[in-house]
Amino acid sequence: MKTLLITGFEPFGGETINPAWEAVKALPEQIGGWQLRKLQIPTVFSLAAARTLACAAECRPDAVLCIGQAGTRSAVTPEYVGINLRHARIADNLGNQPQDEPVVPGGPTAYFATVPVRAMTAAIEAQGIPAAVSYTAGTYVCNDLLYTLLHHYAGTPVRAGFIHVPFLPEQAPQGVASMPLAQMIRALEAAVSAL
Ligand code: PCA
Repeated sequence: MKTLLITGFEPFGGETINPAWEAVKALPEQIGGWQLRKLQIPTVFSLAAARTLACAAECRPDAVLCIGQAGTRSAVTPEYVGINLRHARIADNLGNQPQDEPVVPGGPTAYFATVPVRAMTAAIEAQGIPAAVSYTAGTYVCNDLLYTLLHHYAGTPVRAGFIHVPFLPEQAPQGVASMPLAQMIRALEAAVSAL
């Protein structure tokens, strides 16, 4: 049995829940050949990655998959790339609001995710759930985490990836897309099965 470290963020930006953690928390302990190690992480630059890597040092995962909220999206979106840029429109949960800073000074401009992004997306769609490959994880804490993990694990067999999920119906303002929790959970199960 392989080990998957799967993370979900704490609420941020004035929200009281984060669908990412709600969905991760509700996943079964095993999916296919994967034993899941679930971790809730703070929506804070650097710290999210530090907590994830501290947990990874202890559970020694074969893959790390991080889940985050992308409130403007209508589909579950596996991320193709992490970029070496921090630029925050809103402060994180500790008040940090970096502007045009690198994640890793001197690091490569970008890394591609090392999980099978297209297969994961196809597996979610095969469940009848809206999914799409995303080519930007933004420049906020989610991208910070994805880039840091890809930098850390570059040249190792440990795979790393990220999936953004939409708002839950109870979060979405009028006219903004959302997805029921049960659907998100099924989407993540399908994605893990495709790892
Ligand atoms: N989404 C944010 C950070 C935490 C989360 O769930 C992002 O997309 O960067």
